[in-house]
Amino acid sequence: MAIIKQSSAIKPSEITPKSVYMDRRKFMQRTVASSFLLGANTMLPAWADRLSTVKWPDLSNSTYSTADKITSFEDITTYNNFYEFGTSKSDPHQQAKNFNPHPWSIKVEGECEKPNTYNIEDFLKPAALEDYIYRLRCVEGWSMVIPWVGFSLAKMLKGFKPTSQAKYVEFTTLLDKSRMPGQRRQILDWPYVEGLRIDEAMNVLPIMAVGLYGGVLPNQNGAPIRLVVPWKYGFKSIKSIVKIRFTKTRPETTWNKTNPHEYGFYANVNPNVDHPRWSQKKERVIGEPFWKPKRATQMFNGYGEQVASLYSGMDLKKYF
Ligand SMILES: Nc1nc2c(c(=O)[nH]1)N[C@H]1C(S)=C(S)[C@@H](COP(=O)(O)O)O[C@H]1N2
Ligand SMILES: [Mo]
Repeated sequence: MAIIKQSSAIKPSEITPKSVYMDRRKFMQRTVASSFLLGANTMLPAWADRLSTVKWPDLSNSTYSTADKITSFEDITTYNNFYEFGTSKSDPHQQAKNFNPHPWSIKVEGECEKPNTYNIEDFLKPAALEDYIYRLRCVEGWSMVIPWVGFSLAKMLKGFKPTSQAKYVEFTTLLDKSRMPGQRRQILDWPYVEGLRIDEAMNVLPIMAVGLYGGVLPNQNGAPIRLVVPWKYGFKSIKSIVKIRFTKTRPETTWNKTNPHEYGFYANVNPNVDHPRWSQKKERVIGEPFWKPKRATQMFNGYGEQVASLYSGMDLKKYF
C-alpha cells in the first residue's frame, strides 16, 4: 500500500488544488464542457492556466450527501484504480495526463425508444448538476469521501425512454489502446463493462459524474463522464463511458467475468459477506493517520434506507 497523507476537512468551495497543471492548449481541449457552461470568451483568460480554478456554476448539495469528512483533493486524484492507465494506485494520475476527453459522445442502444449517439454537451444542463458527497468503498478494503459534481442517472435514462423489455442497463468504457496505454496489456478483457438491474439504475442515488471538488472531472477519475453507485463496491462505478445499452438479459460485466467467485454482479457493500480472501467488515479511510482504527463498513455503504427494498427476499450471500 502507498503511504497515505493526512487529509483536511475543507469545503469544496474553499479548496484551491495545486497539483494539476496543464498547458493552455490541452486545457482548452479538455474543458469544452465547462466552457460550454461558463461562457468561454469572458472567463477563459482568468482561469485558463489551471484546471483547479474551473468551477461548475450554481451547485446545490444533494440531500443524499454524507456529512462525513471529505477526502483531500490530492488523495482523490493520486490514489486511483483505473486499469486502462496502469494497475498501481499512482499510475492513473501519471499515465492519464495527456488523455484528451473532448470531443466525447455516448452511444445509446438496445431496448429504448431513443437510441442515438449523444454529445456529452447534451447532458450538461446547468439546472441538473448537483454536488453529491458520496463515500466510495473499494472492494479492496479502503474508502474515501468524494464531492462529486453530477446528475441523476435515472433522469438521464428516462430521457432515452427504455421499453418494458429493458431489464438491465450496461455501460462500456472507451476502447482505444493508443489513448489508454493500459489496454495494450491483456490485464482485463477490454473494454471494461459494468451493469445494473434497471430498478437499481432508476434509484435516486446513482449519478453520472462530470466533476469533483466543484471542478471538471480529472482524467484519472474517469473523464469526461463516469458512473457513481454509492451503495456498491467501487468497481461498479465505471469510468470514461462511451456506450449505454438497455438489455433483456444480465450483462456480462468485466470483474464478474474475470473472477466470478470473488466479484459478484451485485457487489453491494456488505460487511457480512467476506471477500474469499479477506474480511469486508472494516475499511481503511484514505487520508486518516495510520494509528487511527479502521472504520466499520456499513451495510449498503450506509444507504439501506434508499436501497434495501431493491433486494427484499434475496439471499445477499448468494447474490453478492
Ligand atoms: N473503466 C474503469 N472504470 C473503473 C475502474 C477501472 O479500472 N476501469 N476501476 C474501478 C474501481 S476498482 C474503483 S475503486 C473506482 C475508483 O474510482 P476513483 O479512482 O475515481 O476513486 O473506479 C472504478 N471504475
Ligand atoms: Mo475498487
